[in-house]
Amino acid sequence: MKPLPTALLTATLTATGAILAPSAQAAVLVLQNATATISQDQFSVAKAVDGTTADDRGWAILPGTGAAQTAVFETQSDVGFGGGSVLTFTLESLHTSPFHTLGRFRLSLTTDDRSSFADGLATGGGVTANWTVLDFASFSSANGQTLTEQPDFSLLASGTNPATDTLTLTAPTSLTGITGIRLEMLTDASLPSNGPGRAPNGNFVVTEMSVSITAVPEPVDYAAFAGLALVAFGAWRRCRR
Ligand SMILES: [Ca+2]
Ligand SMILES: [Ca+2]
Repeated sequence: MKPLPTALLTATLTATGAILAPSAQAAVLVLQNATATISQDQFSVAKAVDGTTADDRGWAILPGTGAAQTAVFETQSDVGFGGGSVLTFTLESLHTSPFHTLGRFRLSLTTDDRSSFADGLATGGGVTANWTVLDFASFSSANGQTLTEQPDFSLLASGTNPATDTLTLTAPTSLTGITGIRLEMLTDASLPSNGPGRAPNGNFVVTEMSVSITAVPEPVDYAAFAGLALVAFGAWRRCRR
């Protein structure tokens, strides 16, 4: 049997691509009402999601180091695909004063009503909700830190302590109607001043946090692919007669 003509094969792939597109393309989440248990003067939690790293003063927590601190954000619209989603987080610590990287942290999601959490306060804000902790599928440090997953699903940084860093993390979720994201900064005895950051005084800076979401490809996509391939093959057979 001859292989499918290139033109026909291209048409098949294009048609299939259109069906698969919603699964393959990452949607960037718009986050709003940044809220934290504490924000350092001039380092408000809102700077962590203002869409820029031009201002290197992101979220920092002096004098609240040596203790766990929390930031929460609302998604602007409900997100989460019925067949499951994969979230990709980018956490940038690019402050010009070196070593303000993240020591230990974890991420969570909620589907609670937006009116019940994230009141927008930079210090003393409402961060309580029904949170589902994410179990990371992958995590990496651009500048060579060692990230180790802990029993509570947090990540602990060790080894090389670079001046700045960008962390990329992915995590699956079956949740739909996601209304909020929580970033918990956690202490650890291995961190300077008990953390939760890796600066000598336990501080850190989140210059920018960005989140995108993709759908886990659903079985129906593969069925559609097979169906299209059969249609294309049938058309090719008819053309050959
Ligand atoms: Ca709210
Ligand atoms: Ca920022």
